[in-house]
Amino acid sequence: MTRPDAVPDLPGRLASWLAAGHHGGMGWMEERSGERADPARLWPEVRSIVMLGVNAGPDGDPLAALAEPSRGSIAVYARRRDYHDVIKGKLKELGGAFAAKAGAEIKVFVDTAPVMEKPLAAAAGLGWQGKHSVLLSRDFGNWLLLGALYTTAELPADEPEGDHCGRCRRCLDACPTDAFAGPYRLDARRCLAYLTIEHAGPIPAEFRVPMGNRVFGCDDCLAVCPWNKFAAATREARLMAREELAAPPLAELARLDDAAFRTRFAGTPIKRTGRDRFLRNVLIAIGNSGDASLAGEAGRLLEDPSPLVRGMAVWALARLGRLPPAPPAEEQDADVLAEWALAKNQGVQRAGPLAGAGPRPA
Ligand code: B12
Ligand code: SF4
Ligand code: SF4
Repeated sequence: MTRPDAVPDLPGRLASWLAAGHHGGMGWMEERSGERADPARLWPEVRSIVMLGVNAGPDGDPLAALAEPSRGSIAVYARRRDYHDVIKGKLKELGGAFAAKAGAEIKVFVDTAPVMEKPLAAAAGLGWQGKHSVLLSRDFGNWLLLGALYTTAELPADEPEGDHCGRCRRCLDACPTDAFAGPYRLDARRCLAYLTIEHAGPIPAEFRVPMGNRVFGCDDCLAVCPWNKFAAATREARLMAREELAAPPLAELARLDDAAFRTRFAGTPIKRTGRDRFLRNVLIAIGNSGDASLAGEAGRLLEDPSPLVRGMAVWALARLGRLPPAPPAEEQDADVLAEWALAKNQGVQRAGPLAGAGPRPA
């Protein structure tokens, strides 16, 4: 439990992150930044904040799929039902009982409103923000997912947890794209979680090889944290991993049309990204796979209705050394033609097995 004004330097920290452009295309981080950095601006009646963490720990090596280049690697949090639904349900249950007993008003949020969940959770004593910026707990490592309950009740505040990162910098060194501008400061524009999930257009060329086979999100900086030795697999039945999402074959993913995509990922965080962006990621993974048997899948997608998908099919084929000599006559899209020109004029480095797929040694 914490107070709405427990972290007075939040507005300044958020402002400096936004001013540096570290939010990339996430315009929604900017839109209500005043309310995001100050709970009392979001809800003037709020007097206390209860922060909840749900253990979503994986039940095996979270990076195992990176060693299987013909399969896709999906971030741990997305291999299961959408946590927003699960945690919101729990918060509503808890909040309803609390409101009735305390005669207070409540509002619950799981990334559904401008709320800075990590610093509030740290202020409430759930853990501290590690150098990777994620909330880290001595009991659960960095696998807690967070939710917030704002209330008009006056509650006793807990003590914040101290920083226990010390001189460690494993997370910073493990990042495949050098996304940290410094300890505690993430430049989302370089982060594979941002690029594969939030970013709408083609993935900038410099990040395609380091992406390896990550088709949705990235766990590298989380997985290497030594505090995970105290973590345990989730016991929340609704957050158990779905077996078919652990490392799905790229060939299967490349065949998803819109309807099949929605059916396959119903109820998971992946669905929100949409089929075209997901296929964009799958094609980059195909290019990086070094698996020539996947060239047929990429070749078929040169005729996909989505220019985003067609453009990445060009890159994938070039990287596999299987790009046809010229674009199809009917190809008119400027972005797709630019991918053709790039592949033909500058060339795309051919993929060897596992090229760029793994985390850098810590
Ligand atoms: C935007 C966002 C993203 C963006 C940007 C991430 C980021 N670090 O900001 C992207 C798309 C990249 C992203 C990625 C991921 N995300 Co995200 N994301 C969010 C979201 C919506 C907002 C985060 C935010 O406010 N960022 C703004 C920056 C300015 O705030 P900050 O990160 O706290 O930065 C602080 C530091 O810079 C600090 N600071 C600056 N200088 C200094 C100096 C010192 C000494 C100190 C101590 C601090 C400090 O001040 C800032 C304010 O506290 C939250 C949900 C929410 N509503 O809070 C989820 C959330 C943070 N994401 C989450 C998850 C799980 C992930 C991923 C692991 C998903 C994945 N596997 O792919 C990755 C992790 C990548 C990473 N290393 O951060 C969880 C994290 C749970 C936890 N235990 O903390 C959250 C809380 C969602 C949830 N409800 O559980 N995410
Ligand atoms: S999620 Fe991946 S790309 Fe993003 S900061 Fe962490 S290691 Fe780097
Ligand atoms: S890997 Fe090291 S520096 Fe990074 S969050 Fe964990 S303890 Fe902190």
